[in-house]
Amino acid sequence: MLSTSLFGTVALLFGGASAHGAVTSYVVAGKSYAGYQGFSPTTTPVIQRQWPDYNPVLSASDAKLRCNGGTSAQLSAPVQPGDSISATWSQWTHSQGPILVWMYKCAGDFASCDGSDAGWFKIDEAGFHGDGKTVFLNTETPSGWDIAKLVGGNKNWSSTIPQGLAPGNYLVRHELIALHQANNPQFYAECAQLTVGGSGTAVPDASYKAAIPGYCKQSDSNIKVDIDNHSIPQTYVIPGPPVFKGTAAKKAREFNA
Ligand SMILES: *[C@@H]1O[C@H](CO)[C@@H](O)[C@H](O)[C@H]1NC(C)=O
Ligand SMILES: CC(=O)N[C@H]1CO[C@H](CO)[C@@H](O)[C@@H]1O
Ligand SMILES: [Cu+2]
Repeated sequence: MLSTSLFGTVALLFGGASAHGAVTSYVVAGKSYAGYQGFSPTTTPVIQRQWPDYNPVLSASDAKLRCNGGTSAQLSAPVQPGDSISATWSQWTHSQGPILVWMYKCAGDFASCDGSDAGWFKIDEAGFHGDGKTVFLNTETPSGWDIAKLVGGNKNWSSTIPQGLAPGNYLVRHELIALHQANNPQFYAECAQLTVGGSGTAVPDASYKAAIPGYCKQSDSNIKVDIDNHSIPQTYVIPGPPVFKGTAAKKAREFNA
């Protein structure tokens, strides 16, 4: 399934037999931003950190888990707390697993921001909606997982920048964990650069933060999932810390009084 030769990766992209995926564009606060579209670097500056290939990261401890190998981008997208950010995957075929959207506040400029400490926090997540009848399907058909919404259709996932988030330079990281191969999780994550404006003061405390890699272990029951075995509990706890929602502006309350 993994191709290392150039021929293999090209076949993978255009042959479509073994379709993986990556974030290929964004809409941030209503403005569209192109990302990388495959293996050739774009000549146009983008907000996305360049990823080298569509192939999944297969180990929870691989450094490539952080941004799929991407280390820098020339641009950043301005955004305000409460604005929407949407990522698009030009192709995606796996219907089982969670969606996680993370941010990381850079200490300074983007060029020296590598996201290498435990400063990552989730702003959004989606998992499995068990109804007692829907089981962890081992087929590539629509399922009780929200990730299935990315299969077919527009392949977009929209999230909200936390209310009141303190301004600064941030990385945003969209992660899909595909669980369709029993006990062989596949991690897909790409990063982009956001400049958060405004005068918010909301900062996630340590209970919301984690390192990437580090937020999960390969042996965790929500990472290594025996998905074909329908006698395991058909419930799913999304990995990582709780989602940070920021703080609603105090002004809204004052008007209520
Ligand atoms: C399926 O899961 C159950 C519960 O964990 C376990 O007892 C059983 O051995 C598993 N079956 C297979 C084929 O692995
Ligand atoms: C809001 C958003 O991101 N919309 C995009 C969804 O994906 C399609 C392409 O599949 C884009 O054209 C939209 O801009
Ligand atoms: Cu794949």
